[in-house]
Amino acid sequence: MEKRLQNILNERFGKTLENATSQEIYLALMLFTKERMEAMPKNTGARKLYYVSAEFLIGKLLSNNLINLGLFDEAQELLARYGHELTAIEEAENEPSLGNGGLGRLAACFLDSIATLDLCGDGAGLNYHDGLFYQRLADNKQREEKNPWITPDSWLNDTGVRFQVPFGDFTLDSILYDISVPGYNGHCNNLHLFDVATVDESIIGDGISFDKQDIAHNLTLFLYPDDSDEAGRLLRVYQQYFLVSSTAQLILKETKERGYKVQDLHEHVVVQINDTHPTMIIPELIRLMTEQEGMSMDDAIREVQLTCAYTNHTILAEALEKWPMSFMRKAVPQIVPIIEELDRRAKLVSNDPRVAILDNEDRVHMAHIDIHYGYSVNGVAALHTEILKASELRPFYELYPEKFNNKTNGITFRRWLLHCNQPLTAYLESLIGDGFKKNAEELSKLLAYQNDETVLHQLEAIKHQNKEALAAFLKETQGITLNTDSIFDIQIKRLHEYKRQQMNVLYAIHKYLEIKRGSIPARPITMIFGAKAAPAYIIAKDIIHTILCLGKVVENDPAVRDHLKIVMIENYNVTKAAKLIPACDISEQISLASKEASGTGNMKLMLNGALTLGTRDGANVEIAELVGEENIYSFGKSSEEVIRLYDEASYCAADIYHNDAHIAELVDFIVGEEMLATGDQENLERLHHELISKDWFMTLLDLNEYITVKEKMLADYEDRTAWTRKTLVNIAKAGFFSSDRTIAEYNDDIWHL
Ligand code: 26Q
Repeated sequence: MEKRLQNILNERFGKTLENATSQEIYLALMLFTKERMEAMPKNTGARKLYYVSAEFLIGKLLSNNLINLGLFDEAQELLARYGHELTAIEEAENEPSLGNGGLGRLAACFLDSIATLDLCGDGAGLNYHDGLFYQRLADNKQREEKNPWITPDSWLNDTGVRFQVPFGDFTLDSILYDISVPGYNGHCNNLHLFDVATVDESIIGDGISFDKQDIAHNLTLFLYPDDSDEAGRLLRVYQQYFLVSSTAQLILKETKERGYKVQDLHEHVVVQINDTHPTMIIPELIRLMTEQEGMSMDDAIREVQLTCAYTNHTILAEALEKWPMSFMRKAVPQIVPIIEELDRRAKLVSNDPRVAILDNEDRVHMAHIDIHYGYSVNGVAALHTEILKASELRPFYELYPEKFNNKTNGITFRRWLLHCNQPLTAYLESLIGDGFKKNAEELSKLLAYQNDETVLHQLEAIKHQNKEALAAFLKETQGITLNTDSIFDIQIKRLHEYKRQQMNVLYAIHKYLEIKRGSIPARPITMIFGAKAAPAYIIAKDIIHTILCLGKVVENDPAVRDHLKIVMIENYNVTKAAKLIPACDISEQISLASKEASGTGNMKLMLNGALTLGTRDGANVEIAELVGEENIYSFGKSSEEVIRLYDEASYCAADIYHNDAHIAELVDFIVGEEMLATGDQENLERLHHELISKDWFMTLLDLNEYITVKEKMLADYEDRTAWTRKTLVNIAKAGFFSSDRTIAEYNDDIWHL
């Protein structure tokens, strides 16, 4: 390694490891790692998976690639000898934020596990030039800025492969770039990212504005921050079709090159459709097979049906994609007759309008295409899959019960333990050996130490060390001072009303008022939020404003600020998650029951020794089953009760507000004089009004129980031994949530690679 790095530095910059800058050393390490990955064997099995997704939230790659190649320690030691720190070198890498949140990050964890299990499977996505917007916090508000990540030398490799993608009124050239995905001591796969040659970054105006009509120049410019932006919905269709047409062409090309017949597609190819965003791959494959491969419509439909499998990530009705046929006729007229044919055939299977592909408002229900014309439908946590079967997708479950299955999400422990928490990893290794690095279930060996005071003290010390590291980072980047002897209470996830950051805010107000009245907590509390709001999601932005203003109110109050601190992380992303998660004591997982399909942050935090404060939602239910009720803090109405409240339309926030003086006091504080002196009346009043007049995600329903359980948790923290024992049990039981387990299940039940 040393020789090669010196060579690269010399050739490129005329420098050596002694005098090169961090940027130059980063580049040398990246080029070196790329060479090593290119030399790794690829799995060339007879059956190949294509994991197709509009998002791959891969995050920075250098350290993770080094870990998976088994070169991390060597690199660290080498750099240290020349006076460099690998963590400082990493700062030179831009984060590719090619995803919004959970769904995109899951796809990245899956690629890591697919390669690690030595399965033959690649990812296929889009090469967005700008990742999810950079979130600037100023004047107590979020401002969106562009977030470019590609530099002249990057992880992208131009493969030389080109396709043509036809749209209604023009055709675009598609360029295929690959990013290597090395497994952990295994083989190497690829992430295929398609791009258009004609993208033009100069069309970006103020912030993240650009001409939405100028498809040839904007197609891969931005990752969509969500679908609330009406103007961009048509562009979104162009993006989706560009992704799936390129991918379908790649699949057919590779299948033939591997020596197989397209007529036997399903024997050699599996397409996993990540949510509905890549759904058009179904009609597109059928189009190519009938128009270019000479297959009959019947044969093409049958092959595709046996090839495609669909994963559902949401039960929020408003997030299920339904595109107007007028969009399709304009953007992708060539697949319109195929969609109509698929609809006609589906209506022969069932005339129930709830399962129709085309509805009577001339809209295409993308999920319905996936379910009729795929062979597998899976949810992402046990509760989620049960809700899909019983409510959201019930008519489909009655039609095709054999297609439905559950695959509880998982996370890659290479990034979310080995990389992000090196002190804990090293200590675990000293206790239970390194078997857990390959087989996550071996973490359960830790249970043998749950009554060992020395071990518990050491775990406590590691948590403190990680808090110190986070504090130093926040001091440097945001000028914020944290008290590392305080309890770190952390909620990090996209800002959405169903995730209920606003409930956490109401708790903060409760604590603030208590302290002002003289009830001083046994130990200071640091409440940390990290969240981006979709630019067009008004109430989400009002919640951010409220968090930032409340932070100022607390900070400016000498009677309170030594006991309570409210911090908002600027531009929460994968890189920052890796710094926050190891330092967390209380993991906030407080979504309204039935609304969070799974959650994956909950898994990352438990693995790193945080205790969950959560509702019985998504994968929290499975966490509770694994660790036992004594090692988790659960609260709130059950999903059944919540679903009943929706069915009966009987939830009324105003009733709670008017009948509970304490709740009214907390809600009214949002528009009280302290807040109005700091913030914007319009934003604060809108949130206040929303909470008492609508509160669609039932914040007030669970608020009292939330406060009670959180208080219990804070009190329990004071028994340091008992608390740390609970964290030990959480770490020990986290093995189930390795994405290696999830991927093994996908392979056993769906892919059969
Ligand atoms: C849809 C239409 C137009 C534009 C954008 C979108 C869009 C984009 C992103 C819709 C949904 C998403 C992202 C969804 C998501 O992240 N879901 C999360 O998936 C995780 C992995 O399964 C789960 O753990 C989370 O519970 C779920 O919220």
